[in-house]
Amino acid sequence: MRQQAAELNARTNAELTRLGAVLAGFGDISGLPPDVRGGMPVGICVAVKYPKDVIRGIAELPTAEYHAWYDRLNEQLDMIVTHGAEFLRRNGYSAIAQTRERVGLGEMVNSTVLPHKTVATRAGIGWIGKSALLVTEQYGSMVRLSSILTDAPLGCAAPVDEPKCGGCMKCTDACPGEAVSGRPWRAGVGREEFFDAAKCRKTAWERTKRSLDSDATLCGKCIEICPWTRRYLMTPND
Ligand code: B12
Ligand code: SF4
Ligand code: SF4
Repeated sequence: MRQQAAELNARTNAELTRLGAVLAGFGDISGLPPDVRGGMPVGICVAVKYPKDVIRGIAELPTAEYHAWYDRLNEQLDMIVTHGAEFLRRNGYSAIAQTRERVGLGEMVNSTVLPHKTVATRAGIGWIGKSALLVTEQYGSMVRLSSILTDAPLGCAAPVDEPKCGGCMKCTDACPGEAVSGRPWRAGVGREEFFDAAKCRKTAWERTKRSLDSDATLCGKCIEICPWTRRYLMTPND
């Protein structure tokens, strides 16, 4: 049974990687309310990443390249989770792809039923930084995320319940909208206790208007400034 699970993990991981995921993780989400997780016990988190120069380029203001990659990576994620869910269904299991169409938000709505970041920490991919972003050891926070919910008997990773931010306050100091309080996250701490989504949205809108004359809400200074992101930006290859 354990060997079967390990084989299914490896095949699913290979499929998601083939489709372009740079990280994929399997998490036990059975502790969340059934209606939140579509009745499924396992959450698969997939991550794709921005090119390094795109993130280096947003140190001052959001750029057209960042905007283009934001759209491109979102499309890629929808494709990966759609095909990933089909792969699991072909193998006899139920699977729900959390595409934008499925979890889509109206204007000015700041919450989804089951955020990708929750699946990500359950799947051991990373922790929630003071920035409220998912931070990974490999790529810092310069990843975009999506997820699949399934009943496939996959082996699950150890969840991440504690941050690795330590005493760092870079995102708090750098956020132009004062949206990042500096209080640390731990599993069970709600977003509102340390992060102000309304301030972030307003600031990101203002910055995108100024830089690109667009009504999108782009900024990402908290991605670029994070030492875990910077550590990856220093590595030789893209
Ligand atoms: C609404 C939204 C926004 C809103 C609100 C931001 C927010 N942090 O919620 C606004 C417009 C402000 C926004 C801004 C940005 N966003 Co945004 N946003 C979303 C969206 C669509 C929904 C998020 C949501 O439901 N939030 C509700 C709250 C409650 O959850 P949460 O903040 O996501 O995370 C909490 C839970 O995951 C919880 N949690 C974690 N583990 C566990 C475990 C258990 C057991 C429990 C109970 C809870 C729990 O802890 C977190 C903090 O409280 C997601 C995509 C998605 N469908 O998930 C993208 C998403 C969060 N955004 C993303 C990004 C990149 C951005 C921006 C950089 C865009 C920009 N401006 O350039 C900024 C960064 C803001 C920031 N510092 O967080 C990425 C984050 C990637 C990453 N590495 O973390 C996401 C995942 C989109 C994607 N497809 O990749 N965003
Ligand atoms: S996206 Fe910009 S405004 Fe929002 S938290 Fe990050 S740095 Fe602050
Ligand atoms: S900048 Fe520092 S405090 Fe903010 S998320 Fe990154 S490591 Fe954590």
